[in-house]
Amino acid sequence: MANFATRMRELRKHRGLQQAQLAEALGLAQTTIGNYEQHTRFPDERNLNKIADYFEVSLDYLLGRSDSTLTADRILTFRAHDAPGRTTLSRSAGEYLNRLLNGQQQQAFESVISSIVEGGMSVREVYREILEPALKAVGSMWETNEIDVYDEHFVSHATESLMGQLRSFLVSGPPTKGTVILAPVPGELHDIGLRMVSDFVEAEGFRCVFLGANTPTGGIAKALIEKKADILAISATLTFDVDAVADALRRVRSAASRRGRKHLRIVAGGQAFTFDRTLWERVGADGFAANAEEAVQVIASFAPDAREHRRDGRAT
Ligand code: B12
Repeated sequence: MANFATRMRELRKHRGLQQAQLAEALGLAQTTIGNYEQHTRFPDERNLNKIADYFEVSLDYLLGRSDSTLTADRILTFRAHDAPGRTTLSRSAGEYLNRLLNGQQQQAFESVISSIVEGGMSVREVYREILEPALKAVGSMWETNEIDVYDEHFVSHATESLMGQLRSFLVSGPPTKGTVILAPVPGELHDIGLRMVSDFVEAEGFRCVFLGANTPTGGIAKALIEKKADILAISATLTFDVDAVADALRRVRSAASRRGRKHLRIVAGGQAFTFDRTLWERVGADGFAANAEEAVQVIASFAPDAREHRRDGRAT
């Protein structure tokens, strides 16, 4: 387990500095640095902060309490790969991510619960305003090398687990509307966004069958037929997966039509469809939504009831 002395030595060596050079940079005596690294002296509060600022690490990291070098401030104002300067997360999203990047999963979950209980946030707002922005920040921080790939995996798994716990507060009562099958296009591992869509749509009274990543196209088609679903929600995140969606939709439509499910309506979504807002039509979908709230509206408009109403001229 690292402690202050070992962290001091590691950070100094990582910067390629001699003790004398670090002492000069910090305005301290070389013997003081030597004593810190020997664990025979410990800095006062002012010098501790000075050292953390100089190496741009958190106090927790400096003291060996965390393995993340990132300070809360650097997480709150992360460096986005697609925007100049630093982008600011909301306080609640920043706190959630800060806790997770410091390996404090339980405290991260508690911070979300306190946003609900004390901050008056709804579970939907938690998804939209805490979990989604925190995940997107993680993607940027990974791309700009501020965090490691294992941080990204950890945060996404922890978030999925939290969503599993929050879902029961979002969805209540048995489904009263149609059945929706939800699946990412085969080959695509990103499925958290689609799971959010599933939870929101389920909360509106639909029966959602969320298939998760890497379900083969044949399995998606079979689920549509056996579950008697009239709506498919398919997602793609990686730009190069758009062609795979077109291929999957051709095959699914043909299989569904052979088995008498001719009224199948398909909504496409996910980040791959957000760069060019005409892509969903080109892959053969019937609709698109940019986020989980909009997805609910599009799916509701596809529901058999809504279609009946339209035919009767009773609703738009
Ligand atoms: C977590 C994550 C992963 C996890 C996924 C875990 C999981 N179970 O989902 C893991 C670690 C597996 C992963 C792997 C990879 N990833 Co990744 N990942 C991310 C990250 C950080 C978050 C994704 C996420 O959950 N976002 C939050 C959700 C809520 O947002 P969302 O997906 O946009 O969903 C919303 C809307 O789009 C919409 N929506 C979503 N789906 C649907 C579907 C329908 C029907 C509708 C209507 C709406 C809808 O509603 C949602 C809620 O509002 C992103 C960063 C980012 N910017 O998102 C990178 C990111 C998506 N990954 C990226 C990359 C490059 C990869 C890898 C190729 C990395 C690698 N070299 O291995 C692999 C690819 C693996 C594969 N074959 O798919 C890039 C993609 C670049 C691109 N445009 O192509 C990103 C953007 C990171 C980056 N900045 O570069 N990743």
